[in-house]
Amino acid sequence: MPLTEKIKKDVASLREQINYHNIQYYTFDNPEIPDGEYDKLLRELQKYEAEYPELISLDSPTQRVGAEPLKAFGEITHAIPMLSLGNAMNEEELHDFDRKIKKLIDEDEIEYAAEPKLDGLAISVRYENGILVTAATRGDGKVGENITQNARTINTIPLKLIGKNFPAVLEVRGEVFMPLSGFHKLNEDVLKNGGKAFANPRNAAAGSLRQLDSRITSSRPLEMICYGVGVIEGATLPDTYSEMIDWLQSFGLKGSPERAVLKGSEACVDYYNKIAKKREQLPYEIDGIVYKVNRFAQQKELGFISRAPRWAIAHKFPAQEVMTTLHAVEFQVGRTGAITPVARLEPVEVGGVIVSNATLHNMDEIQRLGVREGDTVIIRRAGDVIPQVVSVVENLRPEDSKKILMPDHCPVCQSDLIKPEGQTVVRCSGGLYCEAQRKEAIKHFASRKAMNIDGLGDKLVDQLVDENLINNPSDLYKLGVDELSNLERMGSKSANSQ
Ligand code: D41
Repeated sequence: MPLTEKIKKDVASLREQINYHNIQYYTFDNPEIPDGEYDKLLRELQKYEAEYPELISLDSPTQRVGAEPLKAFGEITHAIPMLSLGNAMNEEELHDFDRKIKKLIDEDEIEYAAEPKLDGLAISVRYENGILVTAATRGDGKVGENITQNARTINTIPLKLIGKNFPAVLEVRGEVFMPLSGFHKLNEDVLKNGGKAFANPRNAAAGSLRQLDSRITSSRPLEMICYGVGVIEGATLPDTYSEMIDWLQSFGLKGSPERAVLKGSEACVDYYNKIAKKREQLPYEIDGIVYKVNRFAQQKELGFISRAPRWAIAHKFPAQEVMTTLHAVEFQVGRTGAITPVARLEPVEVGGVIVSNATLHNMDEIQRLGVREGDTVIIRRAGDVIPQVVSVVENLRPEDSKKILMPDHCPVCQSDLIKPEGQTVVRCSGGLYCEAQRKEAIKHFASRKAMNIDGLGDKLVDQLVDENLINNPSDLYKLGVDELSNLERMGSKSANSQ
């Protein structure tokens, strides 16, 4: 069939519909039609494009699959430099920031736009007449790499803006990141194929965006959230940052779903604490909060120092991953006799608390990590999860590092250890003969979800067993006031073994 005006019109209409539904689905998490209906539209467009390849254009929603690999990335000069962000490491520094701003612009209270600081890579995307034409990494802020082909594969970056009121030229800036669910799945796939897992979502996002083969980028679950603009022609910006993000959203671009407008730095601290609490539930990694003076007129008055705006600051969360020394590995015996290697660490602050022990789970994990006593290790503590050893910094290994060996016998009762075929867990065969298993059994019996014995915490159980006053749960009922009052007071709170 010859290419008719009717077909051209159909194709344009299909593209417009698909583009619109893409944005509703990916950017606004609010699909208006069932997946099946969407697939129908996409298949219809694909059929037309297969029959009339001359109709294929770079902004067609079928073109997100990636293109032929590049030999190298070109360079793109940012007409307006991409700035960096200053940091506040604690509340005091945030209040200092607020105080300085109030003084500089002589106001009593400043309105701030706040949003989580995504842990990804900054990029700039340029639209001309609503069509994506180029995308560049931040680079050194002045010149970045041309990653246009890769950006085209990211679902939250529209190939074509929606609506009619977008500016003739629009450069948007934002963070490209990999949501946690996609990151975990990607690592599973990488490991299955014998590859090396990405250490964190940021590295995975960087590795995916820097692919010369955009077909690989296309298979990676990247997203972009916008937080700024560069060149704009043919429109005037709204008066505030928060309105600007709404404005960008009306073109199909994505702003942070968590963003808020706050008055004064006390409200900023409340917001910081609120998001910190929510941090583990968010579907992506964040490393702090960014606050920006909301009114552009005030931003202009404040200006820049070197390459960072005076009107914005990042309030960092305590690091969740830090480096420390692993001094020794000890083996703990659990309630069911399971032997767990525990790393004794040089104490460090991680995720806001001092940590001196981390679990190593089992011998397989020790082998997987390749860890030795004396190594420098990276440990991670996220939320209320027990600290984990993430990796070994191999080039910092001391000459006298020591291989970690499984003990021959139970470290507590010297009974034989057993490892059933096909299982990773090694167990003490001593049962309740083993003092460690005995103590853990009694602790379990007294715990909140079992007998809920008030005041009988871990330390007290240890003491009662050590002094031979009890040997099993039923002995608890034979204890009298005399035995208990003779004990040295140790406090009754159960002490966590961390
Ligand atoms: O979420 C982020 N990583 C983020 C980064 C954000 N929400 N806002 C940002 N705002 C800026 C300014 C104030 C300069 C427009 C930023 C960054 N910059 C930024 N990211 C990397 C360098 C600078």
